[in-house]
Amino acid sequence: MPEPHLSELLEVAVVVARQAADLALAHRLLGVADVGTKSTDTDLVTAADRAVEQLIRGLLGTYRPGETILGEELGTGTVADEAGPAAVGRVRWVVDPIDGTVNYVYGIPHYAVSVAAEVDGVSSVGVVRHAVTGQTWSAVRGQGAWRDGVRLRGSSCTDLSRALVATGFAYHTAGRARQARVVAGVLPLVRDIRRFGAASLDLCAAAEGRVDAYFETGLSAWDHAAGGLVAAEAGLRVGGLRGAPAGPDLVLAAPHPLYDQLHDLLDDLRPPSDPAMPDPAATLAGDSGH
Ligand code: LIP
Repeated sequence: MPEPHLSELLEVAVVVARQAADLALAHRLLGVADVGTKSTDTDLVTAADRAVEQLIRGLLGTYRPGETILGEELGTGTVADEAGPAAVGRVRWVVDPIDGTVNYVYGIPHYAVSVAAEVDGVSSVGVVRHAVTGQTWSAVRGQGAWRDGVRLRGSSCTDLSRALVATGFAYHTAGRARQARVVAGVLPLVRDIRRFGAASLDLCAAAEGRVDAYFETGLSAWDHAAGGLVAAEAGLRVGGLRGAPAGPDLVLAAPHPLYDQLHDLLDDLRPPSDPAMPDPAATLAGDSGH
């Protein structure tokens, strides 16, 4: 099977993210309709989420017909042939049509469209577009990370006690209780904590050095597939728990001198698994999502 051209995948991802972000913003300006819930009463989904993902699927069907896609709202499918079986191919698109849905519903201007292209299961192209400001972060594996033409290098912080750390929380009450205990343990040991509400933008903020590090548990692939590549290509170390790749158990992005300090603190603070209190990562593992 021929080697996909990463430059072509990047071009498609940029065009798709821009049009999707414009639709998301248009829906927001018209007023968010049909707000429903998914995994819990606080896990919101809107008609805009679905409309934006349908637009993304249609555009990918035009530009990349027959390739597979995983989206937060409509799951796994084949672009341009929703009913058909997933095509066997090397490229899979992983998309979050509106990352930062709670911000979106409340009119907080901080949400993004996240589009990643995996090649043979590895994120190889990632684009995150801020739907309000239009800022666009992009990365191609092995070729660096950029924001609107500016090369990104991440933070130079080496001391955890001077680190500004971003994080987020799951929608499950039990998981949030565990996450609250972890963040309570982190807070006294770092400069400060920030919770912005969109993982993809948190990872891009880390790539820019606007926060020194980011961690979260319970995320789905679409939350971090693009932003994680941007952070890695900006020179940060991006990974999961105890050497695992970034995933539902942990997404951690930090400059190399900080990574082990923060990872080991998080590992120490990680409550023992409690059957009465499912771990958000275990609950939300895989692509089932928030
Ligand atoms: C959000 C993530 C965020 C997390 C929220 C939510 P969504 O994704 O980007 O980091 O803390 O709980 O999962 O649901 O807005 O696409």
